[in-house]
Amino acid sequence: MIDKVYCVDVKPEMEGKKVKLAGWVYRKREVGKKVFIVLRDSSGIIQIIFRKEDGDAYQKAKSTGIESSVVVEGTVKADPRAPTGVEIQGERLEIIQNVEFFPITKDASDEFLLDVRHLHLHSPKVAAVMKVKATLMQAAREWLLQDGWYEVFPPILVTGAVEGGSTLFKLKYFDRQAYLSQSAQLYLEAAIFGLEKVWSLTPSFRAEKSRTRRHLTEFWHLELEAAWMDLWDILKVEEELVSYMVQRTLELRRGDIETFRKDFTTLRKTVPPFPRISYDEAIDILQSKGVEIEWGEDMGADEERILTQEFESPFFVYGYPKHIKAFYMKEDPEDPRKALAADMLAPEGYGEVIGGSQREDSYEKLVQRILDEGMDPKDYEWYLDLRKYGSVPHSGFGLGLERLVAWVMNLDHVRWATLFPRTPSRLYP
Ligand code: NSS
Repeated sequence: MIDKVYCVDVKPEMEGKKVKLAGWVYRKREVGKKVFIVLRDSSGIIQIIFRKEDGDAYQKAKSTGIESSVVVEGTVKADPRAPTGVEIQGERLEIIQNVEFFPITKDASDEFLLDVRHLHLHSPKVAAVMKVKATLMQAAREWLLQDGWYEVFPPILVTGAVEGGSTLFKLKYFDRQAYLSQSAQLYLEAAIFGLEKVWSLTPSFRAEKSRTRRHLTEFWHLELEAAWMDLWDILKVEEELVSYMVQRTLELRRGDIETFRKDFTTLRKTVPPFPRISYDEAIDILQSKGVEIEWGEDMGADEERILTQEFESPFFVYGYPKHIKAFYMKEDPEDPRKALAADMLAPEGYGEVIGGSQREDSYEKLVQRILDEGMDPKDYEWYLDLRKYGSVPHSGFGLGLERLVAWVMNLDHVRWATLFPRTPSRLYP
């Protein structure tokens, strides 16, 4: 019995060794009395040569189509001309399932690729994105563990809005109305009273009709919430966490990132402290560049893209006007027009990847904000209770994982950063 190895494990030093590999036919060409198959598995690719004198294996190699699943046995041969400096002299080939015609060909359109996303996942380029996403979260977990944060598991079926009612997905919950969670924040706020520093990774849902390159209707949301932290404390957490995620992923997944990104400058510069500018300064910059925006207006993707031209790393914009931000954000005691809120924007045009704030910890002010927003304090009774029984200053934030992946991987749309994207027009596959 020969043990199965991965493509990446086959090294030139193993010259003469017998190996067994399992994977999919990535490329195939016939030259004279030889068939060259490039085998693909989750780790990478390797070239396998079948010669006519190999008989059965050669005949099978000739007959397999692209993306067929196969098991191969052969002998390792170092060869500087091979794509990975090493190849395999094929001796046995078992076709697990032969594919005559794989529906995805070179000139497939983006829309078609999304229609057959379940097959698109064969692609090593897609795999590179998913590996980077997994590694970013692995890094996040490493950082969160060593910095003493507890992972918690909040509900997805909820009764109230966090980020405004207009983007809630409604569903029938027996004979009541329920929603899909937009953010775990309110539940994380409840959890800090026993655990102080908590985090969760959950799917979040937004019925956003906006068809931009940064909106999904379902995205993965990494959220942190901490007792005894003010806005400036939580910004430090954000920059340390994000820089660790990026630096660690650079260290472990450089090759995968290179699939899409040629220039690593901004990733390398993702180290604390990130630049911080106030909303007022952001408006000044935008106006000086001829953008028509007045103090008090929200910044959209276009305004953010222009702002990102000023920075070579992620940066913060803080001190937004209160009325354009969510009800739970604490009013700035030094300027009641403003909220103690900050977004983290990624460079190179990407814009917002994190929204965060200090939370309003006064019961009266929070009730007033809920009323001002036209909402019913009765719907937030349990949340308001948190301000009655041992209320503490606290802060938190939410990071959109697909947005971070899209920036790190230099993708043109967040939909490429998730296995099966959900958008207003796409619910299948
Ligand atoms: O709406 S956020 O700005 N803020 C919150 O939901 C807070 N309640 C989070 C918290 O403090 N715990 O969303 C946070 C991030 C935002 O910066 C984006 O990166 C991402 O979530 N986000 C999205 N990603 C993809 N698609 C959509 N539609 C989307 N909406 C937000």
